[in-house]
Amino acid sequence: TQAPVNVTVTGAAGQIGYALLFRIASGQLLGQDTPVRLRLLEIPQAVKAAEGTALELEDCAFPLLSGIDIFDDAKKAFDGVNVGLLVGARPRSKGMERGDLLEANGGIFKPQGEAINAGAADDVKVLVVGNPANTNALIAQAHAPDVPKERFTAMTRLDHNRAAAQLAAKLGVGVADIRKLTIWGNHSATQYPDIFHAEVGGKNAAEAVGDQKWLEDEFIPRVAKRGAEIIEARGASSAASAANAAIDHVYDWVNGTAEGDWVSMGIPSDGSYGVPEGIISSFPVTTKNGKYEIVEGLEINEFSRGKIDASVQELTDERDTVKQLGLI
Ligand code: NAX
Repeated sequence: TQAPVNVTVTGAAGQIGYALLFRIASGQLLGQDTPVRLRLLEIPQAVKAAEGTALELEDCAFPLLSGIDIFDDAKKAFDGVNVGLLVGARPRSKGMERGDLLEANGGIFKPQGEAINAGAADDVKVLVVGNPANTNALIAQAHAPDVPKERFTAMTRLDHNRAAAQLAAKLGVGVADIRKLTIWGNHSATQYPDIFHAEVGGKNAAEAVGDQKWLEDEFIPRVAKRGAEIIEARGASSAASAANAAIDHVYDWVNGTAEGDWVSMGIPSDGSYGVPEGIISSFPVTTKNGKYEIVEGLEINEFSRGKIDASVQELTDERDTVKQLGLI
């Protein structure tokens, strides 16, 4: 049997953590043949709550869960990490400017990047969920020079899944009939959900929709602002759907994408599609044998170009700000 895979989860006592940990322990993150050892990181005030979650995990008697350790020290939590899920982050409080937000998160993602650099296993894969996810991933990456850059990714899979659900509902088909959707850019309101290359039952989805007004006035803003819609309805931000997307992101990265389909991941740009090299931006990717590759050669129409450029501009602005702050 396989040795357990070390999965470190930060923000483990938060609401996404609560929705995520049980699914990891049940085998949904890595597959039903892979035992996992959970390493939970929290701030000192939340360690007790994380311990409570650990008691419940124990009570599930998951056959694949080979142990749980809880830490308030990043160096320890990331020691030996194979998969790092960086969920805990500093939310924007009232009156906080973007620079303040980035600086506060630098205080979290810089030491975590250093801890990953110091202790991670050779095959480490990192997914940043905590917002602003793309730039937090960039900060962590900058402080882990010994880890290959492509191992740092940011989550846009929730946006991808939201887009798939909205498109399927519009066309009156099941989500399984939708393929090749793309989220481009930042995990923020500027993100661009692109249906021009998407397929529905093998046909082009944009043609099947045939309604540019729906695309511009309903679909794109609904996907981009879905987080706010959830908060408005639920009185709390997306948690189970975010945890589900994190599971999907890592599962597909490790186990590969389906033939004839792709997924969206925030990854360090190699300059493809005019996205400046180095920033962590969402692209269409296929995965195989634990590695991802950007889907190249898609024709980008003028409408898409404008949307992608706007989101990428926001990312380069964020990068410039964290550079000025000395965080990267
Ligand atoms: P919660 O506030 O419920 O939980 C966050 C947890 O992180 C808390 O328990 C806190 O103690 C912990 N934490 C704070 N600083 C930490 C540190 N330095 N080390 C370890 N733990 C630390 O938030 P939750 O709803 O779980 O959301 C977590 C993050 O996910 C937020 O930043 C949120 O904005 C982000 N999201 C990202 C999404 C995405 O698609 N990329 C979607 C969902 C979500 O909004």
